[in-house]
Amino acid sequence: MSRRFAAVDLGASSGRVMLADLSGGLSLTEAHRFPNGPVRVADRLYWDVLGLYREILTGLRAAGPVSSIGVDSWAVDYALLDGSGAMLGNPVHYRDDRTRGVAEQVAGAVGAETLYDVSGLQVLPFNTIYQLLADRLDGAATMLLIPDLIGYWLTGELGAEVTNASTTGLLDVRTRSWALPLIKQLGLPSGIFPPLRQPGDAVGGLRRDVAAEIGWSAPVRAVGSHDTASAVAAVPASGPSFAYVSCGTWSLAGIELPEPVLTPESRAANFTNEAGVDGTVRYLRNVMGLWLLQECLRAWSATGPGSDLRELLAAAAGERPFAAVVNPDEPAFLPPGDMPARIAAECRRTGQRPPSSPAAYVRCVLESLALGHRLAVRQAMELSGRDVEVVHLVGGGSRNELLCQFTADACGLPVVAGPAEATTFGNVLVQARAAGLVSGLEEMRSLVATSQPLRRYEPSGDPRAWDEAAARVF
Ligand code: ADP
Ligand code: LRH
Repeated sequence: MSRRFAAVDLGASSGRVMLADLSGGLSLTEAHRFPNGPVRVADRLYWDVLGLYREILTGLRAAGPVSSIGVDSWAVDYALLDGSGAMLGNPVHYRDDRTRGVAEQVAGAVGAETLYDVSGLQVLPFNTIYQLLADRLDGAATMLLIPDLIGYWLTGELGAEVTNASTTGLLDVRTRSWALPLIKQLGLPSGIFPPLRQPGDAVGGLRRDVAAEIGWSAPVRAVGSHDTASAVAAVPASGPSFAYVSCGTWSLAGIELPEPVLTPESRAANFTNEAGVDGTVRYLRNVMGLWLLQECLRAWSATGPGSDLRELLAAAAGERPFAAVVNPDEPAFLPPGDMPARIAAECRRTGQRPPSSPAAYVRCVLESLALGHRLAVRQAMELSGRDVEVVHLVGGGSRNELLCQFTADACGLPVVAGPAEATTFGNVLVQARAAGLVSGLEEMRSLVATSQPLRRYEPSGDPRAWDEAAARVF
């Protein structure tokens, strides 16, 4: 058996097929990377899921033969299949507004307390539960979350991997099985929810036509198919006293726990108890993340020659500190659109002068995100009664030195940055464990810590400046 594994990792801003080799330590190469993002057709936002599938096949062909393949992606979104397995319509993007008002209706009908007690999930307007209620389900035989859909297309096998299923709002947080009484109470057809799989379970062999197309064959294995579950599984922590920020399009900031926290205070703070690898709980809150920066860059490139991120970050470092800060989680920032205009409007609404240059906007975004990281990490500690000594920042954001330093300064804790491809590491290491090459979470994390370059940022500057800035926005 070879010690090579392929990870298909679909992020909201890019997808990649990565190749990991565990024959001497742990090394990673990128077989193929491709852009991802929302596609608007008339008044609806979609993913280009068929385009993504085509790129996945291109990536697998380039990766060459491996022992197994694992698939992870962003959470909550899904496709509906008819009884013959054909897709009914194109998956809708979680930033679409079709769920406006649905969360409030469900809370009114079922009770916000009951919902939290059953699923332990934070309320985000796009949770699968709300999307399904806004969708047309007639003719639907099966609901597949995105990685399960890709797994189905690759193997012909239906199933629902549990870490991602936990982001639907329809999984029982205690038993980690589908919350059938809630599903029935909501009038959703319970038959559309396929059997659950655990990370490490076999999904199936590649379909013959797929193997013929990529030129080789291998089994597909379930991994922590929610990208954040895979990222947290690969946080290079050496003990239990750590917080994490999985920082890409979103920042997922929190801690790992053995049991969920379902207190009224936790619900009020909108903390989530998502299912992690090996029965762990990802106790975290979504912070708007680098989406804010991505959308600023998109707006500027539409009106000018396009901005170089490296130059902008260097210029932002020289901007005046805390000239303007915003709550990064303002609902107005969620949909695609003119981000600088929305940030300016939010500054005006809170009595601050809007930034006057792209570099000043970038400074505002990064300081505001660091404030979001600080609040989530501190609340995670308070609400769970646990202390942390270090914040691990993983994902593409770990390459942003200014953001890492701001996060250390804002949290008053050291930040260990990297790896940028934590999700991929989590994906391949769960496969390697299923193949008997790695023992458990601890060894997985230590393999990442010893094989990957990490950078440590110590907290610096006057902490009172961050207290003052936080008081301005929260
Ligand atoms: P996702 O998985 O959600 O698509 P990633 O984890 O790939 O997101 O992170 C993408 C983000 O990482 C980019 O939007 C960018 O802000 C940041 N990033 C990536 N590379 C760099 C870099 N070299 N310097 C600064 N930021 C970077
Ligand atoms: C990050 C992520 C996050 C979800 C969001 C929809 O990619 O999976 O954990 O909340 O996308």
